[in-house]
Amino acid sequence: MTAKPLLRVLAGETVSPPPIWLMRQAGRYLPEFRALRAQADFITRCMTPDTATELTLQPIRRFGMDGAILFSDILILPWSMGQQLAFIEGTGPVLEPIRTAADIVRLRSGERAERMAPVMQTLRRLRDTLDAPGEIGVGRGGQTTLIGFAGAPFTVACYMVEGGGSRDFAITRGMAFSEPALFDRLIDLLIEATAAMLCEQIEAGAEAVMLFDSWSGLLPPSQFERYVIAPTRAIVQAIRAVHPQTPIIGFPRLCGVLAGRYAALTGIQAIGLDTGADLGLVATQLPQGMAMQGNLDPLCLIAGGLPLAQETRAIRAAMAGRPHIFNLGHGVLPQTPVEHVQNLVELVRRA
Ligand code: 1CP
Repeated sequence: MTAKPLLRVLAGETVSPPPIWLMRQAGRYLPEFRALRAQADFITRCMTPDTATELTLQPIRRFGMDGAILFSDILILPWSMGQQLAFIEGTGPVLEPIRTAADIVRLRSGERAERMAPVMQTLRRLRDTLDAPGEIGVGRGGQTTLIGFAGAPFTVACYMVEGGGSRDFAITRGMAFSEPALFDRLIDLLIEATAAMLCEQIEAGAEAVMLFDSWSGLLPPSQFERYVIAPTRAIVQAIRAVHPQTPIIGFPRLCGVLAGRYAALTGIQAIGLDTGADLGLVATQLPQGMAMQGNLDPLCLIAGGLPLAQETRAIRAAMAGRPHIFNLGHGVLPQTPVEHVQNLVELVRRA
């Protein structure tokens, strides 16, 4: 059997048409997701292997995506370390904020692996299902790659310190400047926990892992080095020491011209690009042959029709002859028409 298309691209091969999956492909835009959503709160859904497996597979069944991303959240890590977390309808995640050394000491990293155990069970189940013979339609006969993930330390720290979402994460960025020793401690704790958790995900069946650094673009260059590049490199090295073959995708969202430094210095195999990135231009700044993932605007997917066809074609043209994984520049939005996602998959797979 030839290797899965997504894994071939992550190994540096050019595959045409490119493999496709979408960030937040499991979500409220799917009627079958909304049906299961009513039954339990978000954390319970993440921690129930039956439910998390089903939610992960819904977009695979419907669209035959090349990647299946574990149904979970970047904030499950702080939750597993003992930080209080709730997902409130209409508000988003709410956490008990971490602001002092005592708050950090109160975290219980020792319990992390045990609290995370159901997630690993979900991954084992997913891998069995995706790779089972006769499961054409679910894993397209063993063609779908199972992707594990984590938030990168800076982005997770943003939510941990702020206590939830924010437009600019000003409290977190303020802490990084005014209390660097304290912020370093939090980042170091997250480096260790994230690397350990991603190794566990790989051991449970994840074939590639992705680090979401959604807020990396808020930092000035000096702090981008310290809180984005250095922690990512440390995590990549820790994973590589145990699982040298597993590809790692980095997603330094909104990093702009720092994409080249990030790609060259962190050791990742592939870089996810946000909607604002000019793919052709970024390509000239990356290590030779590095795989790129992205970057259709999620709003273009909502619009559909001619703009969707044009933008998709432009991305395909910019990435022709390069290792590329088709994706959005950020997650699928809840108001996205399901048919537009179907159209997109067909457009990308049309030779
Ligand atoms: O039922 C619901 O409404 C819960 C909504 C939801 C979902 C479906 C949340 C809350 N998280 C998720 C799943 C999720 N989150 C996945 C799973 C797989 C998939 O992509 O299909 C992944 C990879 C994430 C990652 C994630 N969570 C990120 C990084 C990517 C990004 O969007 O920038 C971030 C920043 C979060 C935090 C988070 N979780 C949920 C929300 C609403 C948010 C954003 C909060 C905010 O900043 O306002």
